[in-house]
Amino acid sequence: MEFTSDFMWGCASAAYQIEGAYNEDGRGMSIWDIHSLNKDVVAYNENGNVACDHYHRYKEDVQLFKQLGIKYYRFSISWTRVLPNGIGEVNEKGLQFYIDLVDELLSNGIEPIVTLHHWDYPYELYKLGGWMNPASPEWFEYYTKIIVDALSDKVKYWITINEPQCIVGCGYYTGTHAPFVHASIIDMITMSHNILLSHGRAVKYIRENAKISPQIGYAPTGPSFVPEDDSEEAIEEARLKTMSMKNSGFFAITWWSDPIFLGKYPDDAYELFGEAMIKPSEEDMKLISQPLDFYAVNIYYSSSIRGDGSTYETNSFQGAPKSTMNWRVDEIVMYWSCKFLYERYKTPILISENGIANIDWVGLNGKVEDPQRIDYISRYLLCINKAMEEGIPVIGYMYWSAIDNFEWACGYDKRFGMIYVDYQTQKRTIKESGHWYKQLIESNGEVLEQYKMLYK
Ligand code: IFM
Repeated sequence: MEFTSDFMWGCASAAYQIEGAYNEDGRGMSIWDIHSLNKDVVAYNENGNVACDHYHRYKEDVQLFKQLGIKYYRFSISWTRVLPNGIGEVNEKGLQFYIDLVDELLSNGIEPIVTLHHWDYPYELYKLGGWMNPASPEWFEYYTKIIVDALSDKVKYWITINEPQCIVGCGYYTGTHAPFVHASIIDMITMSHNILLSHGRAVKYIRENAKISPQIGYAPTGPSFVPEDDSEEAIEEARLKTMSMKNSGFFAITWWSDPIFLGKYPDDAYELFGEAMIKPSEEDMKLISQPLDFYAVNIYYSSSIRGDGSTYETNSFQGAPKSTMNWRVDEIVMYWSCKFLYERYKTPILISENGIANIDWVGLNGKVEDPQRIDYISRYLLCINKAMEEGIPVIGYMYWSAIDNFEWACGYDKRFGMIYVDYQTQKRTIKESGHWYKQLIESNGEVLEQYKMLYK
């Protein structure tokens, strides 16, 4: 197999999805705390108030992560646990939680990867206009400074922002995530620009101030298309659709990546948005486009090359394998995404999320048997391997998620974890996939060798 000897094997999570303790030790409220209280925006009107109670159980959880055999653990910081009002006074107890978590991980041989922002935006800043406010990039830099000053003597890997597509696209366009609103095109363009500037300021701060030499990335996602067949025409069609604004608008890969990696907004954004499109200054684009060490990307399924979802489409068919999210199990998207992203952005790739929500429960034998998850991970990793064989540098794989958690608007129904959580008792059980993951990591992927010829 092509996995390099230093391939980064890990799992991922996010603060609001696992921590709970929403009103303890001085933590302030985020938009998810406040807006998930609205009726009927989250399945069963659930919220992250308790979640997996990771805030109190992080030591137990780190021991479980160790049993998964992971070498890296990607987690996010709750901005309002550290800065209850988003800016201003630091909540020392909240900051201490992350210092302790990092120490606990390192002393158990697990390298932390810190995501600064994974959607739980401070409510107090939202009231001031949030990402619309021209001061929002400065707020984000201030928050970054607090975290970097406290953790960068031990943390080497940093990711600025997770899936900005969902911040604007789901939060303000489809209205399916907090704050569950619909904004105007001009406002969404303004917010996008401020998010990109926030990223830029954070990168600059980390690069100039981190105590140990940092590795910095950014974790977008975005619709990825796979070719219908092996012809050059089909490949070109998939490439163009993957890298187009027309099909995906605020969810597009290029909207969120071209400014950072190419120093300019995509040309077709000007066509799509016309007069509403921003005319950014050179100075802004310079700030946004500082070099990154890796392109972190979250990849789960492919988008349909044809159709609008009302019929079976090219990459789907009657009875096609799907997760409980109704997402196609379609591993070849991993290969094509890595290929198209590397061709365009020429930056080593970290798969910062990939995983499956499955129907899991604790069996009579006490085990959580989840063969579909093992098969799913194997397929996607084999496609990563295929990309690596063609010389595309993929530096690691973070399974989403380490532990079952609050799946945003879907509540607790969707179980992505390698660790099962009984939410009535908070009892954890490592799923069979978790035990298998350990062997996979120990063999550096060699256990997949037997299937390699299927992905030639
Ligand atoms: O749970 C989410 C995560 O927070 C962001 N990426 C996709 C995951 C599954 O929906």
